[in-house]
Amino acid sequence: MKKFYIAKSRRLRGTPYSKRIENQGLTAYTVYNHMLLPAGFDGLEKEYFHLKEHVQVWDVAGERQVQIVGKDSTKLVQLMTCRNLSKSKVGRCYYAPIIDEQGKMINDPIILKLDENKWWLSLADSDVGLYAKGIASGLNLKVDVTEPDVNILAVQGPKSFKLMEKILGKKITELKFYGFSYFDFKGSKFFIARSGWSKQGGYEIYVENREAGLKLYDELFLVGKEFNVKPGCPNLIERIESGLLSCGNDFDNGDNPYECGFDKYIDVESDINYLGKKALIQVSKEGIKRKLMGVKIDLDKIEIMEEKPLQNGKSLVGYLRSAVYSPHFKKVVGIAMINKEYWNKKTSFELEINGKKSKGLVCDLPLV
Ligand code: THG
Repeated sequence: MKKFYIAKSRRLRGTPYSKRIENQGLTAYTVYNHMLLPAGFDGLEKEYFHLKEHVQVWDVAGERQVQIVGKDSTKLVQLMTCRNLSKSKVGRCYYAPIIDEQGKMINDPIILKLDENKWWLSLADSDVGLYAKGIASGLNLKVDVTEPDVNILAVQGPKSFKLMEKILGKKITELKFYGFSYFDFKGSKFFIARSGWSKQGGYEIYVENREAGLKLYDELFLVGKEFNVKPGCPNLIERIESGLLSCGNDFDNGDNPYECGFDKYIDVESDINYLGKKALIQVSKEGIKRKLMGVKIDLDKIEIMEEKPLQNGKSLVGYLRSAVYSPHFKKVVGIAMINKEYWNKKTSFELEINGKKSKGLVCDLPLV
């Protein structure tokens, strides 16, 4: 593969941690919410095995926060998501689809309720802030929509609990999954949630003070030595095996949340008000004709730059959207939008890449 460099500029925003990770062996960046997001260090497979056994610190500042405050903030947040937030509690995170007026996917953030009238939407890669501003001005809502300078550090992996306890004390281990609270480190307060884009366990530190954040960053690597800490980033193998969906890769604005398997985050029954509700009620009545599923393919490597058709003879099984070689399954695994006739397990298909045909099977998510 030919290598290229990324031309840096102010528009392609760096993070408070960019210098550090570049000195710690970063080899690749991607772009996320107009910001640099680390995409590789040691090699994908090495990083995968390390993540599953030890602990990693990820610069995921690209997961930007849309902050919505004001009298109508709850109304605005609910208008953008089909997840019912009427019983939501301060101090909790909610994974929620953001949809448009046609009931199509825009983003899949973690929504955090900081106060009765203060929310953060921790974004995947799309401009939800502009969507929020458009709705707010169109409806004359009393809200302030901003992107605060919050730069998340994720601490992920089985040893993340020991590492964080050593730095922040016993209280951090009492945090429940998708709960958040403030914790003290050397006189600074840190907003920390128990969450993260891996299924290996861990925390996300929503750093609000850059200087204090860098001190904590250095402490994580100093104290982390005994836990074999390494810098890392969201891992393609781990996240596909775990069935964690990637906005813009596995789904986009052409898909509805039912097709993405987000059924448990859709409310078409209660009297809550959100854009696209009519459309989703219609979809729930008619049923969907395709959905995201797992696939396994007899290949030892793959690189997906656009969705790839999966064929069964002359008929179309669906489209492959993400894929990677899995050392666990010893074949390529992926996430694909599969047509209804092929939902029954173990449907075989062919995939053609560069004129070469391979065989694969449709399976459930998460992969087992
Ligand atoms: N953390 C934070 N912000 C984020 C992400 C994150 N923004 C972008 C992206 N990731 C948003 N997408 C996801 C996708 C899945 C999950 C979180 C964010 C996730 N899913 C769990 C699951 O599917 O099992 C739990 C879902 C639940 O219990 O409701 O955690 O990672 N800050």
